[in-house]
Amino acid sequence: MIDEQDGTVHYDGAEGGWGSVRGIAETAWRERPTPGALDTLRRQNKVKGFMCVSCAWGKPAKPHAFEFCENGAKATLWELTSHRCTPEFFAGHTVSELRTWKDYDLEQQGRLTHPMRYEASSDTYVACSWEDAFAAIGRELKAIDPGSAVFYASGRASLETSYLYALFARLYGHNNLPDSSNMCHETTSVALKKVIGSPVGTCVLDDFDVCDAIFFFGQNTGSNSPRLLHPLQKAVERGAKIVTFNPIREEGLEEFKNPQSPLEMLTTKKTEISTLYLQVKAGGDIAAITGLIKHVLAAEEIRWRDENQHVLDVDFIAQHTDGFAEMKAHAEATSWDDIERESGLSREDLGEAAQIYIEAPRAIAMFGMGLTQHVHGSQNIAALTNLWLLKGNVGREGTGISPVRGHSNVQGQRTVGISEKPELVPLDRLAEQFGFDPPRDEGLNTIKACHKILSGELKAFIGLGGNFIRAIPERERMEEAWTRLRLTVQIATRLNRSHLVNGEVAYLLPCLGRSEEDVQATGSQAVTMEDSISCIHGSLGKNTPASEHLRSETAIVAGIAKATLPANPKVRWDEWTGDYAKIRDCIEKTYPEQFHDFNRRVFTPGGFHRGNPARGRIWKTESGRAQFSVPTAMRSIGFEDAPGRFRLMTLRSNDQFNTTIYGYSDRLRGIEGTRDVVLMNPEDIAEAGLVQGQVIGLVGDAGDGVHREVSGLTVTPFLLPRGCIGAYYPEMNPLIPVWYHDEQSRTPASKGVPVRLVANPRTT
Ligand SMILES: Nc1nc2c(c(=O)[nH]1)N[C@H]1C(S)=C(S)[C@@H](COP(=O)(O)OP(=O)(O)OC[C@H]3O[C@@H](n4cnc5c(=O)[nH]c(N)nc54)[C@H](O)[C@@H]3O)O[C@H]1N2
Ligand SMILES: Nc1nc2c(c(=O)[nH]1)N[C@H]1C(S)=C(S)[C@@H](COP(=O)(O)OP(=O)(O)OC[C@H]3O[C@@H](n4cnc5c(=O)[nH]c(N)nc54)[C@H](O)[C@@H]3O)O[C@H]1N2
Ligand SMILES: [Mo]
Repeated sequence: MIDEQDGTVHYDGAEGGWGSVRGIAETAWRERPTPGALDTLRRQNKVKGFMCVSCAWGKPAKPHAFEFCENGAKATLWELTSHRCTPEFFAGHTVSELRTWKDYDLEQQGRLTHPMRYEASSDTYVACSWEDAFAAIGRELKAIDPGSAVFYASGRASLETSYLYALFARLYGHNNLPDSSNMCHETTSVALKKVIGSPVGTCVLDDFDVCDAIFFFGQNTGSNSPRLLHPLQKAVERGAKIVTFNPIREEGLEEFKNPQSPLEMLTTKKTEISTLYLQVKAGGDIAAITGLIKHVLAAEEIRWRDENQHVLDVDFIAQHTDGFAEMKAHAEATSWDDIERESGLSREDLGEAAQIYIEAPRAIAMFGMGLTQHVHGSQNIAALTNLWLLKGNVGREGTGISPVRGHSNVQGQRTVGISEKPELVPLDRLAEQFGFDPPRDEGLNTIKACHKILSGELKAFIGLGGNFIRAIPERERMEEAWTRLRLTVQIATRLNRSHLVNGEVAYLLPCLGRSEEDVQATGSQAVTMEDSISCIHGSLGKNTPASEHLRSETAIVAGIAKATLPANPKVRWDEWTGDYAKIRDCIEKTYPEQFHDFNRRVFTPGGFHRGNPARGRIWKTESGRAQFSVPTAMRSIGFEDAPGRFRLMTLRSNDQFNTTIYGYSDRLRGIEGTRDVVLMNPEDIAEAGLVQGQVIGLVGDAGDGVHREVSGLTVTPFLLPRGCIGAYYPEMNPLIPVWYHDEQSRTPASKGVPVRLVANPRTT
């Protein structure tokens, strides 16, 4: 695990393989899942099965025998734990005491079993009835200006629940519907909409069967969407080439051992995934992509001169795009010195990557948080689109731009109306369907909501899942301001920190998990979600609920809404709760193009594709064409380099799902037993006068005069570009200023945070 020569930590097996089987077994041991869990895993991501609660990657029409990965299995076992967090537990611990617990220990208490109300006199949560909870929440909401309430969603709840949640917000009177997407792929939604007119990816699974090259930018497939390794492995075996740009050599994108292939498990066989792996600097992608574009433009010139042939798709550029000449002039005018300095990559290495792109008739671009979570994140995506448009690699079989989304229904929640942007929602149709006048002004996204909480203007927060206080930036100030809220309501499955930083009136409402049977007036209900490739899937939970007191997310949203809103004959909360097919009818009515025959198509193998104009080369942009653009910055971070200043990337381990820490084994990076580490290049360690194993702190260096600090981090040598350091999310969130975000979408810039190293206060 530790390299004898350079002392860096690394993982010495392929991703997948026995390590992933061990990972699942360890989670199973910890969670002691309820009977039926194995059967649930067998049904995972299959038609009429249940759709994984982990990542949003597409589900094939012909699934594998076990269509789940290590982390999908962990997520299911986490939901089906036999541990219970009961009223007796809460009676034994004050909220102040629980606030001192580690996040891991809170979630380890297991599933919440009863609706709970915060009692200030005893500083504890006490059990209450659903009816009392709904009535009290309704009373509170009725007493305040709707504009001072926020309804957050964390990307997991079904299309049915999400549609009702957004409808409830609008009937109540606001568009304050931030979503985890605001911290995640909102950059993608904003940037792609501008340049190709569609906010989501253009690929479907079949494209992966025929593409010739796949370029990965800042996405850690092995940890965060391991099922995607299967199509990648197949593509590599067919001879497709994979090129990766990532400051860290992430194991899954280097090589893969298929845990579902007996041959690979029993032999040393593994698939080399990346043909070329370039360790770009954090924030260096605009420069790297500009370098690729320069190479492609130079190759065009030579091929045209020597062979009278084109490298570029000149017909596509002429017919379908706008802004080519300006983009070309900019790339040509950018010097190689600038590109090499800003990307940290050599002209030759970029040439090798460009050659793969030039030679590939069909190429797919994929990306994740490494592009989106930067101050110029939108420009990262626009630059990538420039490169992809050059060869007409959008809207053609085997090509496309494919962001890899996070939460299992985060894309779908936006599709059915969870959006703070009224222009993205068919408000006129909603007005007609439900006989009301929807609010038309822009609502609060995550960052704007944070500002309003800080300024004390916000009165109520409802969380449909998630762990807002842990996921957002600026933790210390936010936690302090949070307690000034009048009302906090958290709809959740397991206890987390956000439940303990509560408002004056606070409710904790436990819901069914997706793997559990959801029985309503008309029987067992199915729910639906949308994956990363815009396919909609039905999901049926079969497991016995963790407690008889749980309600479905749909029923909880309807319960609060009914208690808050005046009666309206067109708004039928009880009927909808009794039969989710009726909610799907409403969704179909609001979005007829995408959801026609919704109920009939719920269980289409592989899901049904809801359509994407850019895939058909219809560009819903301002110009009506696909848009080349000129970057205004060469680096996507929002500050200048300075001596002693580092670019901090906040990372996920292989043993967590966002703020849920499954355990302390980031086996793909060879980091075991702790998350309190800072990963550094060995030369940076030496230059800073530090030694491996030393415990230090990080302080924010954003220059706004606010002191931000995290201490107790062990210096760990790691193969990273100079000047870039890595440490774990969510522990590092106190270091991120609330104002430090993508310029266009306001997605927090969690992958390029300015910090300095300091001696650890605890040891000095
Ligand atoms: N097991 C598991 N699965 C998950 C999640 C989880 O926490 N655990 N979270 C889910 C969610 S909500 C999401 S959004 C996705 C997140 O999945 P990803 O998009 O993979 O997000 P991260 O792991 O945060 O970081 C991605 C990669 O970006 C690289 N990177 C950092 N900075 C840069 C840069 O400037 N340029 C480039 N090119 N690369 C950079 C990092 O080294 C890292 O490998 O995963 C989803 N799936
Ligand atoms: N520094 C830094 N910050 C980041 C990121 C980063 O890379 N770096 N990533 C950002 C990203 S991409 C995202 S998406 C956000 C994530 O932010 P969130 O989506 O808010 O956080 P999660 O950790 O996914 O939420 C976990 C909680 O959801 C609840 N839960 C789980 N399953 C269910 C369910 O079925 N129903 C309900 N109602 N509740 C459930 C449980 O109580 C659990 O504790 O964090 C963002 N913050
Ligand atoms: Mo995410």
